[in-house]
Amino acid sequence: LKNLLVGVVVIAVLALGTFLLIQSKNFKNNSEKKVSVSQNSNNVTDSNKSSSAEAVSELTITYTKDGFSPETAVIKANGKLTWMNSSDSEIQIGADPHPSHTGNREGTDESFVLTLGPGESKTVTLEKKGTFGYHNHLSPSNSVTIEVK
Ligand SMILES: [Cu+2]
Repeated sequence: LKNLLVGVVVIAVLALGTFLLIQSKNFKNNSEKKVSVSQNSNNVTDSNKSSSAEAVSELTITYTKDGFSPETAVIKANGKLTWMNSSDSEIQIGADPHPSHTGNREGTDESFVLTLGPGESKTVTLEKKGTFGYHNHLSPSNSVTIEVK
């Protein structure tokens, strides 16, 4: 009879252990799902924000080894645009089209190119309304489009 009791207790403990294990797994899965769902909704919110494209009065465009970021932006007329070179090499920002740079040179401080060494930045004011392209003259496929409105 003792052996039978011990056997029942062992089975009960094993059953309880399995139950708790499954519970904790479900809990983990649920919390992971919740996290991914909330991340998705954040992404949706972010993309909604960028697609509505509110014009800002201060804009920073950062250059890394992958090019300009963001690659499109909207800024209010007379807004301040800051170019930031976060790459480890010199960049020369030029107004489109390359190589003549006859576009809107407000963005390049009225120069043929705006040269920025690694870690350097420069703020310019964009007064003229319209859509203007800029590129890295040393790597012309890296470009950015700025709408001034
Ligand atoms: Cu150029």
